[in-house]
Amino acid sequence: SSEKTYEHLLVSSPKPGVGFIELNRPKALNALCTPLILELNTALRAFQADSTIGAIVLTGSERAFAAGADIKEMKDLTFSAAYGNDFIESWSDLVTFLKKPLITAVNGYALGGGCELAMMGDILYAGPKAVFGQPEIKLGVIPGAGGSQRLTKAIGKVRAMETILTGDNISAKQAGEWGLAARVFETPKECVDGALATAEKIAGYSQIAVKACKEVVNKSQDLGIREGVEYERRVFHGLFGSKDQKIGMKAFAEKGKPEWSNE
Ligand code: CO8
Repeated sequence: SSEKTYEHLLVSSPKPGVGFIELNRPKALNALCTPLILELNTALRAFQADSTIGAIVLTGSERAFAAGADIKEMKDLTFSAAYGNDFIESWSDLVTFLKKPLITAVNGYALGGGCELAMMGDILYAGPKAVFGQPEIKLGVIPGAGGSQRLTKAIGKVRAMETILTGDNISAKQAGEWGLAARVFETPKECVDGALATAEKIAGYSQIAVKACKEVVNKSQDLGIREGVEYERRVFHGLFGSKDQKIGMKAFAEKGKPEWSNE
């Protein structure tokens, strides 16, 4: 499934269990035109369907993760075309169907839709020269692919409000301090390699348990603490019906190494 070739993406599996997608539209700093988004959906769906893949890394180039939605493609769009054709609704696909962990490794510009795409990662890693921002205000619009919601959850209301209202950028260092990035690396290569290493580690665990981890952490974004904890407990109980729970706990008791069945 990862053999397909794409116009705007490089897709590979450089480590066992790891799917790797590099945005590859260098002439436009990886601006997210519709064909690129459709390809990204296809590549992510292929990894989702591939049982040998346990985690996915998404990155751009050293210069740009993605400099936003394609402004040239959007500039003449009318309200009726945007609304009538549900412009960018396909973007929301990117997160809703993906049950496997997605790590976004951000070097260079992650602006507008690029920042929004970076924040769709379950884990976000940044290189030293990563630049985040929601500059839509400068174009006379607002974030349209979740930026106002995900940035606010990530860094808090007053910082998100300042960022979105001014259009000012957030440096890698600030992103690390504010918890937008889980880690900030010293070189762009270390950022991508770090993401691949984390993905490989995750891919080495039971896919059933990994899927449940992602599900319950994401629930915390929608549920209050009491319902969230109850939800977590139900899923926890459910895992005692999996083979991998038996395999994992038996291996511990016998001081062995678990061989996951993904069942
Ligand atoms: N769209 C289209 N083309 C772009 C974009 C973009 N977002 N960003 C850069 N490019 C193109 C440039 O036009 C240029 O092309 P050309 O060589 O043909 O002139 C090429 O990429 C290189 O860019 P620059 O020459 O500008 O490179 P610099 O290093 O001088 O500047 C910047 C880099 C600062 C990143 C600059 O390119 C820039 O400001 N880009 C736009 C950033 C921006 O405003 N992003 C937000 C876009 S709006 C958005 O994402 C709304 C999201 C709403 C929901 C999603 C809707 C799909």
